[in-house]
Amino acid sequence: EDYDDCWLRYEPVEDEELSNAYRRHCTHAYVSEGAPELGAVREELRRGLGGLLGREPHLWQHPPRSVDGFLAIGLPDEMRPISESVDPDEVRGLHDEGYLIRSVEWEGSDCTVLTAPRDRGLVYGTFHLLRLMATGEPIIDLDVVEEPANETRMINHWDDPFRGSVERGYAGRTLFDWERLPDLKERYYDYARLLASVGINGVSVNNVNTKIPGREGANEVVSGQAGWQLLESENLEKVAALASVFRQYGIKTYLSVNYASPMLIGGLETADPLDPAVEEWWAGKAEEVYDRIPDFGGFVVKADSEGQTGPYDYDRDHAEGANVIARALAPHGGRVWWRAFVYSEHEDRAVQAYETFEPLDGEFHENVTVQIKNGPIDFQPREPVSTLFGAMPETAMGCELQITGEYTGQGVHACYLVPQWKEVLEFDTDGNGSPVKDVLGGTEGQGIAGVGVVGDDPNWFGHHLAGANLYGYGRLCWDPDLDSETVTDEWIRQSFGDDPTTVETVSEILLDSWEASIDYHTGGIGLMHMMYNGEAALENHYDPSPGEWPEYHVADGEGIGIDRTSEGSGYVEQYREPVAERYASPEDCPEELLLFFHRLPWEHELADGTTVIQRLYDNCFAGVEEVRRLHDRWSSLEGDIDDRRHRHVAERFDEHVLQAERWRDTLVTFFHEHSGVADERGRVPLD
Ligand code: BDP
Repeated sequence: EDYDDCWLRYEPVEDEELSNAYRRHCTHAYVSEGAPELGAVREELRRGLGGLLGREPHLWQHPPRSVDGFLAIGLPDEMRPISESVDPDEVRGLHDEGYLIRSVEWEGSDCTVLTAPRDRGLVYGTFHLLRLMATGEPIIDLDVVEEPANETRMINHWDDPFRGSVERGYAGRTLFDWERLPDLKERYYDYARLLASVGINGVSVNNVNTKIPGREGANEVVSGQAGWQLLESENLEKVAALASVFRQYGIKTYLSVNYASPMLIGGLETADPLDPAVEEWWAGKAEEVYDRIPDFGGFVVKADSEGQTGPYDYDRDHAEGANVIARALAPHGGRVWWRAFVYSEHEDRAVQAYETFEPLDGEFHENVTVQIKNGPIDFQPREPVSTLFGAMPETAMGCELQITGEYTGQGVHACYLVPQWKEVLEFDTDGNGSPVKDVLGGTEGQGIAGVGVVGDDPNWFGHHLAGANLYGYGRLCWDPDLDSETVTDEWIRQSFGDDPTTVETVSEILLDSWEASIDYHTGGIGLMHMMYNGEAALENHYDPSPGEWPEYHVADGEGIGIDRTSEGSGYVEQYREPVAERYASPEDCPEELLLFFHRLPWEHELADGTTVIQRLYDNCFAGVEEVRRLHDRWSSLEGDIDDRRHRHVAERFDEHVLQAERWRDTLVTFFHEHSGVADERGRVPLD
């Protein structure tokens, strides 16, 4: 199977001085043995150093003698060069997945010590060291101490096992070949390497929509095997095989389960969480799972949402619903990731998750994590941050981000989402220094889950540049303080080398792409959800179709936008002060969210005197101009990037420009039809 190495290309280091220094420090490596993670460490050193330095390292089982420099990799008390140079208490005091890399001198040789409290940290540390070399950083005076900011850093695959399709996946079919499993493929290891290299430590392998027969909606009726069946005994063997690969890279395996599993799999007549037989069934199932997969992560559950079964079927609330599963997992150290993606009862969908979950704060068992989408609607190009992050201090929270580009161009448009995620993580929930990244941090069981982006395409992502999203996602989960530029720079250097023009150009393309996408997809002042949906449950979400969703923007002859103040749906009141007050006032509300919170006349004047309608026009046109500019920037790299990748992205950009124009034309026509106001600059109505 031929597929891309992505950012683990390990191209030869061209700078001679650097490469000599790297060789001196890394050609000899004394690596401890035993744990499965150490196999992964050795393998990565072979590949990484073999590529970067043109020769594989010499791996020692004791301290190398008569060498200028060497690497020592192991737990603090496993080998003398480490125990004699680093205080073991310092290492043991680190987070379980942390690590330390330090340049020391040991018995007359330069020694680069890489140590960690647990073997998993050694895997992360190895990738860190290789990243330094792949990005041309010096490694002579290292003193690196790293700990992840988030405990769980997970990928949620929306893959439909057996059928092989990936919901909202734009890179081919699922990576996981459930028909052939437990047979393993090389590619599973390479996937695990990509994930571990950026610190991902959890993977849920199947779609949250578990597709049971006989229910409509997201649970569309299917024939043959479906996702909920992975929990059946005969399929657990397949899950266990995947887990054996992930384990070597410090990654825990999770399953999405159907709430009605006790009935579907257990043959019970109910899945009522308060029924003792149901309690017993979950306990027995958990035991079976842990017998096979001792480090199993837990279950991801989408309940009472878009047609999925759930506790509401029995008049129980979400806490009662989650807790029965949590009790079953608790003795084994597992967690329930319970999604808060609920809507439909309210005219304004934004209000519902908070209304449903905030009153349950403190009611969830310790090993339940409530998994909250970044915004109150659904992964739109830009949304305000969900009010729930400021509202559940007694609950372990997980932030759900979407790495795949469901609403941002689906593997055709270039849209780099790291700036979006930074905006979410930095959002101050109370105006007093409580950003989402801190509110999430600290509590046990918290973390971030990202909807997966890879498929079995040779390039993994459908669009080469979308690889930067997976890379950046992992890096931000590990360290949300990293800035977008740093993460971007790392990805480019590892993927395309360090030619300054290439680095600068690709960086500009990536960093400017999200704002452009917002402009032509929404008009840039807080509108959203203007895409085509169609008849079938999983239609599209790619093409423009603003007329299809009047309730999301309420455009008429008077104006546009939704009143979410206390006079309207009241959503704004779910924010903490002073955020609520700021958003509630059309003057203070940030312009980019204005029409999300306010319904305004078309000719309402913005701060700079421009009217709402004119700004919508201007932004739609500016978005397309920006895409054209990014397209040209990419074209300028012809010859600097290998033809294969250059052509692939260039072709996507040709199509991206056409699609952005289509969005622009549809949106401005829609705005014009409702407002009756022509563009001051004569562009609308269109000819
Ligand atoms: C929406 C998707 C749908 C998912 C749903 C979810 O369109 O495919 O099932 O979210 O998150 O974004 O459960």
